[in-house]
Amino acid sequence: MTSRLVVVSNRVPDGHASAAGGLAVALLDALRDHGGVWLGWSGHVVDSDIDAPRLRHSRQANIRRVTFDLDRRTHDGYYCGYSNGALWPVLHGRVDLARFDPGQWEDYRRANRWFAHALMQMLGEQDLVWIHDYHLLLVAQELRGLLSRHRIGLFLHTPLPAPDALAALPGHQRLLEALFDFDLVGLQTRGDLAHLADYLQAELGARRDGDDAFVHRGRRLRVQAFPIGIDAEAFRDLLREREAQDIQGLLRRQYARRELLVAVDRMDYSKGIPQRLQALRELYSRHPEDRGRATLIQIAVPGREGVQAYRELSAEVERLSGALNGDFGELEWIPLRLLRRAVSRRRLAGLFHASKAALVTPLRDGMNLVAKEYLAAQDRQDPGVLILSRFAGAAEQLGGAVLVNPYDVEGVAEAIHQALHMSREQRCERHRELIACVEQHDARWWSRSFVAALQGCKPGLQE
Ligand code: GDG
Repeated sequence: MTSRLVVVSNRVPDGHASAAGGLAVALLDALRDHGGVWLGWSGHVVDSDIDAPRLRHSRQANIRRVTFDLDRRTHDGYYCGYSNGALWPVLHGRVDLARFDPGQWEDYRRANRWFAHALMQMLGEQDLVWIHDYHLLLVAQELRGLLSRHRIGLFLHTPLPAPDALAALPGHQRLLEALFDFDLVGLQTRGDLAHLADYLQAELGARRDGDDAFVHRGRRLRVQAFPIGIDAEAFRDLLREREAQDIQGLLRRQYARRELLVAVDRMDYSKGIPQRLQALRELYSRHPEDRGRATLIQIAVPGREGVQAYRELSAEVERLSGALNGDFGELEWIPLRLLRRAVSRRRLAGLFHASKAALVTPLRDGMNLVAKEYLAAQDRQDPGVLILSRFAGAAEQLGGAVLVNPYDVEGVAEAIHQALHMSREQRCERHRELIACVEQHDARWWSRSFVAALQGCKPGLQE
């Protein structure tokens, strides 16, 4: 009997291709393949308190979407507070930016309970439950409390820091012990896996059981790395669409005698945008010959503006970009074009294709799909250069990129200079190796590997 796949994530995207966010892009690919259900928050917040959320059902092709609203209190405490104000910075090694408010733990737990109750209303006996990301770490525990014996997997899209950094989170044990109610936990990289293994043994006293499992309080948990991929073919196909061709042609004409650099991120402190702008400033200071030659188009999609650190970052990026253009710009040339909004995926593909190099320089990133999309959008006969942070999960797979330390502004400036002057032969050679990896470990490979591993787990097994 085939099992249905039930995917659960904080947000369910509205299905428009222009929706930004790595999770949305990768999972729509996976679900289109498997068919199934996607459960999550609708994105709407209501002012009056909710006791039990009302589920709304809709269908798009072979994907059923089930969504519910959050009330203001839960949204602020669970989403802005515990998830994005405490967990996200800790997971990205930014304990300095974390805000710990004891009341928010209860909001987080309540939201996770809502997800579990909603699931129990719709799950069939054989269904596979695939939970996503740091917002929902307690869902398996809540489901087990409701006597669920389903196979439940978690994929964490963020990095997982070393045990010491994780232990800075107040109440970390009660949060991470709840992982043992999952059957499988998937992480992005082998580095993350090593951190989790160290944490489980050192902080929880869990016992290793074979190569990829741990036992704690009578429950067995499998942990494995599944580096997330993209649908490379579909991304490349976007280049054939009118919108992609138009923007590509326009940029080629506008920049006929210059080069384009591209960077695309959510406006998030993990993405290293201020450091990148400083590196650009450094480039123009060290290499005056590159002035007038290369312009960076930086797309920074705003979000999470209910969290103070994000409002501060946005102001800083604006200040740095104004100063860069003011200090180095000419009448006929500006060093930087900053767009604080999303653009369509087709235009993104066209922009990648027209760019001589991509600056993917996060301070820390679970994977970073932009790096892979940039490679997919290149002309194989004349590809651009990927400049990639060694602290992006993608660096574990894409070691053939120009790897940089994003904190080292001089090093990044030199890497950009190197990319601008790299021979076509060298660019082709690097690209050949990188694109082979992106194509082999694509979105389908990722979801199939995860689902196969989950199917292989014995559900609800007690020792
Ligand atoms: C999390 C983890 C992990 C961006 N701007 C626009 C746009 N995007 C799309 C990109 C890409 C996605 O959003 C961003 O994905 P990333 O992987 O770069 O980063 P996060 O959003 O932080 O995602 C990350 C990922 O989950 C998956 O596991 O790799 O480490 O943090 O697909 O193309 N799309 C459109 N317009 C934009 O302006 N249409």
